[in-house]
Amino acid sequence: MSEVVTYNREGTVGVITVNYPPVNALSHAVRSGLVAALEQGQKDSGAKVLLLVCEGRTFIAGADIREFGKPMQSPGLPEVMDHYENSDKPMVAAIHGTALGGGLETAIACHYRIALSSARVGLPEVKLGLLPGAGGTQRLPRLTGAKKALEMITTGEFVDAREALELGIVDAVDDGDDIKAAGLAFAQKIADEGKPVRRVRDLTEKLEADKGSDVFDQFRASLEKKARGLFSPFKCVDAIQAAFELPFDEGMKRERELFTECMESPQRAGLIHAFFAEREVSKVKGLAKDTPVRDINSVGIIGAGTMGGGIAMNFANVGIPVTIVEVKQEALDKGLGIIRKNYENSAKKGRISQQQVEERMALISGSLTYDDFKEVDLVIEAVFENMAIKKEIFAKLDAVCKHGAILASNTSTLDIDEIASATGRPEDVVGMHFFSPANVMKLLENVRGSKTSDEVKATVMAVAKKIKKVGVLVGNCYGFVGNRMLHKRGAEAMSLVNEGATPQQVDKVLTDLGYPMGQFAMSDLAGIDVGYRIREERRNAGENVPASWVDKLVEQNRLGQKTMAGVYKYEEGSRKPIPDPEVDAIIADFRKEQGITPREISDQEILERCMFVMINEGAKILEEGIADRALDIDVVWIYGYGFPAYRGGPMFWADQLGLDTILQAVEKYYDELGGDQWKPSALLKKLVAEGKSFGDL
Ligand code: T1G
Repeated sequence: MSEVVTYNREGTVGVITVNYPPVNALSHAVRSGLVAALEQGQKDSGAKVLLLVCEGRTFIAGADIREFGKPMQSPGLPEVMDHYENSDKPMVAAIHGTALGGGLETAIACHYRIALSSARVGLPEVKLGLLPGAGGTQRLPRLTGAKKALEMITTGEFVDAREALELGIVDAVDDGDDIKAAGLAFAQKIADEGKPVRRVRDLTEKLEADKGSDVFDQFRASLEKKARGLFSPFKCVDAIQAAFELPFDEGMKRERELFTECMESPQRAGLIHAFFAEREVSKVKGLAKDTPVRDINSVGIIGAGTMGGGIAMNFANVGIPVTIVEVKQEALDKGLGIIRKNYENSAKKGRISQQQVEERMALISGSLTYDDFKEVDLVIEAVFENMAIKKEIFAKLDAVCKHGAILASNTSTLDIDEIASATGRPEDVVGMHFFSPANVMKLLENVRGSKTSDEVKATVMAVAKKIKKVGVLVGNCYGFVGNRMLHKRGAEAMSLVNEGATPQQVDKVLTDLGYPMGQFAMSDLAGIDVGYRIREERRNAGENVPASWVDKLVEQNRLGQKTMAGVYKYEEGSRKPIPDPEVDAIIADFRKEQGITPREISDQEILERCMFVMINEGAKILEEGIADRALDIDVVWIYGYGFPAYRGGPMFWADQLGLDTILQAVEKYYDELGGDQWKPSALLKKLVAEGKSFGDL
């Protein structure tokens, strides 16, 4: 008998139990164990009905993703499903936690299903660049009809137990928390009532209803925008449509063909890398698992501006009271007003209830004095980027805050050690860099100073999980990981326009790669005056920062979307960037002033200069230990800067392209353009010499 799947009988119920932590994934051992246990149940004359249940925190959460890309060992998943569906004894599945992917496919290959009310079910394969490959695209529509099956499978979103009951995915919901007891009682009832086997493959009523409908083409059309650049969502629609056009076994064959196409697509590798990277970043090198974590039950925020307000919402959303301190009442009222408006917008969209709006607003209070920070566990400073002002604030916090409070800065570029030097407790100072809009963007770039204690590092990583962010811990340098690489890309994008490209040509190369928006459209969203102020601050500090045509735009009050004109112009009520001949003229004048004769620039050169300069910088960041692993950089870029997850992140993408190709181009641009940004990273050269990749680090 397998270790991970056992069989025993309770009364007239044969019980098949899976116990394979952490999430009972359908590894080869579990698949073989499921078949062996079923055979035992079939032979057990005392068993009138069979029950499938799982130990641990969840029902089967899918195929074992770690086995992907390796040769599939028999029995394969579809085979296991066939065995369960063809059982001649009623087969019941009892669901707790999550029944996902192959897990839900196993449950709907059974004849009856019960779930705890806290359970959720879903087919999230599309998030891994795949589609349900064990009958999900053929059996689910037989239960739910076309529309819901298309929604669930092309989005990968989970549905809760109550909705699953309404949809006919499960037959019963139990409000208790003991799935084994609920499962046994439900199975016994099936036996007592002499319920027959009921194979989903034979259900056709929901198929009839949607046969020949244009719902499939409608979905394909809606995916054009929502799933831009993605491969598998469209294959999902093809597979589900097959269920309405082909008999079950042929539909299964079609599903398998489409599944194989997705498995072979590079997007699968990118998305699975992103899946595991998102989980690996929480395991910080050199930080012991049992490092003590401080309790964070109250938070203070300095600044009620866009960032301060968004940050406050994250804590109120998880029930942690927040005090926001501002210098003036009017700024405070404005900030709190924007927070309430954001919540009310979410309520209008049905994402939260009006009661939740009030509950969360009740957790956010405003103040004009630092005295209200005396007892808070964590303070996050979110004022504009000025070192002198930040040091003044941290000196005041040092004087007011209790011992053990964590003092954090939301700075996006400035030196954490210098900010910490304004206090007598640098070990309690850390960077917590949120991304705008802070209540939406998933990334939290936590920045360790040279004196930040392990306890504080562990605590801010735990805070990230608590407020449902993806936390990445990085080292302290100008711009940390994300902005340091972004600034290199930005500078190259500027140079490319100086030399002859247009802003829209550069942006199109980046959006074609899969970014939601290009360099210049992004700067218009953030406001091009932000970069201008930083450049002016550096110029005032005596740094030689070259002139740029963007400065001329700012001086003409073209600040971006907020003034309806920046690098692009914008129409009332639209965020769509429209190329503006006025800007082309400003750029042409700037080139003349600088004595530059513009030249034709290819999209390939734009791609290489914008992306390879980032990857070269990423390699330097790894060299310096600012990031521990290449996957840390990938997660920063996927969750903070919109790098397409289906390419796995910039460093994973570089490995896919081949580091030798990247190095060759970097060396070429170093020869042609010069500049530190193109000086080949020693690590990049070393990896190429050793035939290794960033993934090997
Ligand atoms: N395979 C292997 N490992 C998995 C796994 C899986 N399916 N799911 C989770 N893990 C590991 C994860 O890496 C982590 O490991 C630990 O479990 C806890 O996960 C044919 C082809 C279930 C909702 O896409 O969404 O079925 O870091 O930190 O926040 O149609 O994990 O501790 O070493 O995420 O409580 C479809 C993926 C597969 C579900 C739990 N299934 N998993 O979330 O914990 S494709 C999925 C999740 C498929 C068939 C196809 C979540 C979760 P470690 P965690 P969590």
